[in-house]
Order: sequence, then structure tokens, then C-alpha cells
Amino acid sequence: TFEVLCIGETMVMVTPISGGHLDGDSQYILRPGGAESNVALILAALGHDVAWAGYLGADPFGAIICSELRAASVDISAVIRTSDFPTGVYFKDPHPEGTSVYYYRAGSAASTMGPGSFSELHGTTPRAIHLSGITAAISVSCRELLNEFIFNRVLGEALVSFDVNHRPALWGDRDPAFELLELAQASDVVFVGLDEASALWGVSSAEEVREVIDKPSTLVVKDGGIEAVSFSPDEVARVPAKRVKILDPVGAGDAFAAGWLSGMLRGSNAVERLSLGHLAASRVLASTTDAPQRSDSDVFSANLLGDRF
Ligand code: KDG
Repeated sequence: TFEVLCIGETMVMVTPISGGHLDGDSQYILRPGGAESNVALILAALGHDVAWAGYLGADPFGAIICSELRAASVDISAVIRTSDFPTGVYFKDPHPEGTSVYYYRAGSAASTMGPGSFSELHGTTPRAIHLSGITAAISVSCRELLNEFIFNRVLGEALVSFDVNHRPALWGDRDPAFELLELAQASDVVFVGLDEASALWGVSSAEEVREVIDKPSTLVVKDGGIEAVSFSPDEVARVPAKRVKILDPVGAGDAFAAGWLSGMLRGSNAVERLSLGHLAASRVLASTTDAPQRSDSDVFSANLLGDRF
């Protein structure tokens, strides 16, 4: 049994070793890159029992993802590997003010996930499931997989955590403003960046986001390097972001969600949850990988908990 289940697409991320750019002369590393597995990696580094599930190809990229997640103590027993489709790949050119990403994921194994893909997990009882809008974007069948967990609640009482994670490049002619709102409104905890919410729904403050996403019991709105605000029925909490030297912003939102969820699982109050979110995000902002490395996950968790508890 695990406390948190994360489901989504994980790709192999190809990025230059620290300081390099995407060009013919750089040297590259291959690491898992996927919003939901990033959350799983950080929750595991913070000492939680966490599982990640997704489809991967029966190729060396799928093998890299499995071995990295397993080594980080993320349960991958529900992962399905297939020789019919490849593992998605993405290339990342890190930049402090906006990293560029290039996806090679159309037709990936994960894009073929759909309703019933993880039916053996139905009826299991994690405390929370974490999902994101990326899954809705990658294919219509993946969107239907989300419906099972968000609308049909196949995990019973498990809290449904949803990160809007808007990736405009992945939606084709579908309507992300409508679909992401529908999914957010049916979840229990929603994370969204103010920049994403402005692009999707034309809002310009955290309070305006709460007017649009008014159903979930908790809404967390992140305003980049400024602050994060959480709305729950009895309380509005705000905590300023930490000042950090940014190397690459990719993955910071996932780290924030993992820190917040860790605080929730530990019974921390609203301000502490936001503070843990910022702390986890600050570690990832200062690194070019999307989540802690196997070699630094002990440091990650010791620093984080040392700072906070
Ligand atoms: O949130 C970080 C993710 O964007 C990154 O790890 C890759 O999952 C990814 C995506 O779809 O962009």
C-alpha cells in the first residue's frame, strides 16, 4: 500500500550537462521527465510511500525511467511496458528566464493509456492521487483515463489532487480552457500558476482564479517568484516565494505540489504547507533536472526537513 499514487506520462529528458546548451558540442544526460513522476520522486525523497503508474515502451528509455524511479524508492509495480509504442522523449535547453522544450511524444506508449489502463488499482486506498492537465492534453483516451479517477472516483475516498499544468503545445484543436476547468472543478485540491490561469481564463489575481475554480475544497494559486496563496473554505493563506538563483524553472511547479502534499500528509497547517511547497520548488529551480537526482535525494530531504521542522 502507498500513501500517494501519481499517474501520467513520463518521458526521457535529454538535457546538456550543467551550463551547456542544445547544440552539437554539448554533452548530455538522460533522466526521467514527467510532471507526475517528478511529484512522486520528491514525495519519496521526503519519506513518503508513493507509487507512479504510466505506460512506457519496452525500449532503453523505458528502462532508464524504471531504474531511476525504483532507485528513488518510487513503487512502479503498476507500470506497463509495451513493445508496440515507444517511450516519449523530450529535449530541454535550460534557461533561467524560460527553458525551451522540444517534445517527441506523439504516438508514445503513454498516449495510448485510457479507461481501464490501471483497473487493478481501482478500489485501492491511497490517501491521495495526484494527476495533471498534461494527461488530458496528450490524447482523448488519456483524458478519459482522468475521468475515471476524477469524475468516477474509482479510488473511493482518496483525495484527488490536480495540477492544471497547461501545456499549450499539446492541445491541437481541443479546448483546454473548457476541459481543464471541468477537471479542476471536479478535484479536491487544485494547483495552478497565475500565468496559466490568465492565459486560460483571462483572470489577473489569485482571488479571480478562486471565482473561476470555486468548487474544490482547496485551491493553490502560485504567482512565480512572488507568492503562493491557498483558499480553503475557512481560510486564505499566503506565503511569499523564496529568493533563489534560478538555473531552470522546469519542474518547480511539481516540486511545489509535492512539498504542499507532504505538508498535508503530515498534518501541517496551511502556511506550513505553502512554505514546504516553496522550499521544495527552490531546490529544483537551482538545478537543471526536473526533480532531485538519485545522488542528491538524501541531501534534498535532509535540507528540506531541516529547514522546516
Ligand atoms: O512539470 C515539468 C514537466 O513539464 C516536465 O518534467 C516534462 O511532463 C513534462 C511535460 O509534459 O512537459
